[in-house]
Amino acid sequence: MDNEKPIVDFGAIRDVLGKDFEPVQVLDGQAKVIKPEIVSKYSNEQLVEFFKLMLWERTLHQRSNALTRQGRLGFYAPTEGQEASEMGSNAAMKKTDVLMPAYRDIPQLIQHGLPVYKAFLWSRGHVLGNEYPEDFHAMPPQIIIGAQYVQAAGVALGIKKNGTEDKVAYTYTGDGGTSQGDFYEGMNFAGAFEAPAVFIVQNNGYAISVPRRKQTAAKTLAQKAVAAGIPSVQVDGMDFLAVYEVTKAAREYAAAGNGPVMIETLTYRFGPHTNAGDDPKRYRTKDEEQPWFDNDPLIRYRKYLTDQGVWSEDQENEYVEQVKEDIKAAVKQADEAPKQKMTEFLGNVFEEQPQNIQQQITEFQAKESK
Ligand SMILES: Cc1ncc(C[n+]2csc(CCOP(=O)(O)OP(=O)(O)O)c2C)c(N)n1
Ligand SMILES: [Mg+2]
Repeated sequence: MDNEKPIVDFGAIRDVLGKDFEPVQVLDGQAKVIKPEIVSKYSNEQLVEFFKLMLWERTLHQRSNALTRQGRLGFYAPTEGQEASEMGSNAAMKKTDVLMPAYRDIPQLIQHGLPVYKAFLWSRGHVLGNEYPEDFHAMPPQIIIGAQYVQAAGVALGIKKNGTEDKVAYTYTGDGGTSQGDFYEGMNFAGAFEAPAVFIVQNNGYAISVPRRKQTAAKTLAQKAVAAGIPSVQVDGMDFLAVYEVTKAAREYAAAGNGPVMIETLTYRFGPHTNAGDDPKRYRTKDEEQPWFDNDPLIRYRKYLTDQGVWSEDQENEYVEQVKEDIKAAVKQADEAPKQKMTEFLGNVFEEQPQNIQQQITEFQAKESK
């Protein structure tokens, strides 16, 4: 009796889940074209424009890093390594789509239309950093892990109920975020209401110091969408064209009224979690990091473009200088913003002030009028 096979082989079921998720790739790690039919859709000029997006993000990262160390910015979550994942997905969206970002998604927010100086003011905790232009469709970056997934589900349902055509809500979280209740609730809700949401998970390997393998027993993060009835995919997150093409397809699917989609991008955070002081050396080894550094999304794409003879070091230097100038001007603009008053800061939290906040506002009003 003991040797009888059980009615269900649970171990086999667990192993099978996740096998359906083969990461999509267009250019491999050696810049070899895996899917020529995708690359040939784009002119050399377009391919160069895509590269510039990543180069812009890398330069923004380098400047933001330096500015934080000089005490000229406040909160900063490094984005180095995630350029293909962030710029590839964002480039597939339309300006009329609604973006619900997290703290590491500032580059997407800026490309979606937020002026750079406003992003800097947000980093400094200035209220003006959260004051958005009327025609800018986004929410301020979420710090509460996973909360933006719930917001995205609601916004997507709103889009559907308003009957707005060709519009989606899109949002990002990290590998760690997929352990949050909000992550599941948001996806489940959007799935049930067939709301046009594109859920993106940037799997950068870590939730601060917790590695992906300790985060969840799921074989892939993409398969977490299955239970919500949502189609999902894994994509090489170091491959701009793969991320772009997959997100474009996901957006089209959702915008056509088919319901939400989830994308897991396989990427890596090159630097620390934030500039607040964690040291990756304490939770990662050089042996683990090096292959990822070699897999830099810019190296791969740059090699492809230079092999094609459409990109040079001079072009790169010239472009980077121009981006640095733009950033310098944005820092100046942020510096010129009026000093924030405590009353403005407090008044920005709720639409109608609860009694305890009102009390504090009254207190600070008295101080500020002196
Ligand atoms: C609800 C909640 N719990 C905990 C935190 C503290 N916290 C901030 S970032 C972070 C890790 C998130 O990791 P991941 O989702 O992988 O995103 P990444 O930072 O790697 O982009 C945690 C636990 C928080 N901000 N919100
Ligand atoms: Mg992470």
